[in-house]
Amino acid sequence: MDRQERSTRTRAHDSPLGALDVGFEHRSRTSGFTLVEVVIVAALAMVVMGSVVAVMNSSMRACQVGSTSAHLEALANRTLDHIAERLQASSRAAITPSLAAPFSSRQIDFQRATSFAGGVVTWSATERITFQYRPGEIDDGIDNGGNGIVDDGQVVWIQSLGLPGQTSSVLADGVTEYLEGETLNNLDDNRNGLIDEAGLCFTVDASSVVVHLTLAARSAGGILVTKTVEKRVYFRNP
Ligand SMILES: [Ca+2]
Ligand SMILES: [Ca+2]
Ligand SMILES: [Ca+2]
Repeated sequence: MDRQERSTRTRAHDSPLGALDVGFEHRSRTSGFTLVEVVIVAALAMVVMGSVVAVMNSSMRACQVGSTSAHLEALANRTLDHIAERLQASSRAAITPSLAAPFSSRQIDFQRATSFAGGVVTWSATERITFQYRPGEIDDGIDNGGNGIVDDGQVVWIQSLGLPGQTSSVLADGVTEYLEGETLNNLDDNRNGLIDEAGLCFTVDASSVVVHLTLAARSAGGILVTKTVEKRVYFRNP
């Protein structure tokens, strides 16, 4: 053992903190992070956080779409129930137009049987259920109303049609110009047996009328949601 080595060992042994000093120097060299390691860890953390945020955003969008879809379905079914209630009280002979598939109409005029006495049916004044463009919206392929839906309309129920006491009620907003999956091209794009049918349409056969309805709305996140329903209504009166 030479003199220098003995001197080093002697200093380490002699100092009360000698052993601690050596251990500290060893850990300092092995337990610290290099800049590259820090950058990698930060990048991984950002990737993980980004994935978490993406999953949360996706879940939120799905929740918003689900909420809008449920609202549309409820409104569409409620509207069809309302229409069915009116048309059931009518008769095949008291409605116009009466187009059979593959043709359909956007509106239907009818009278309801209001009473039956002595073999005589009393009929109401003429009523109409029809598609009308929303106020401010016109048929031009542009979203004039700014609600995110192009050329959309309403289901409107008119009573006492053409009489001084005529009244109108909006049964539903967000009616699409054409039924879901349909475009104006003289073809049955959505393969439901009807050609170029409107977002609200009626087809009539010998004893019933089938009502189709597509409603649309934007979710809170701006996603377009549509809901399509149909209902066959049988006339109570011959
Ligand atoms: Ca328009
Ligand atoms: Ca069709
Ligand atoms: Ca078509």
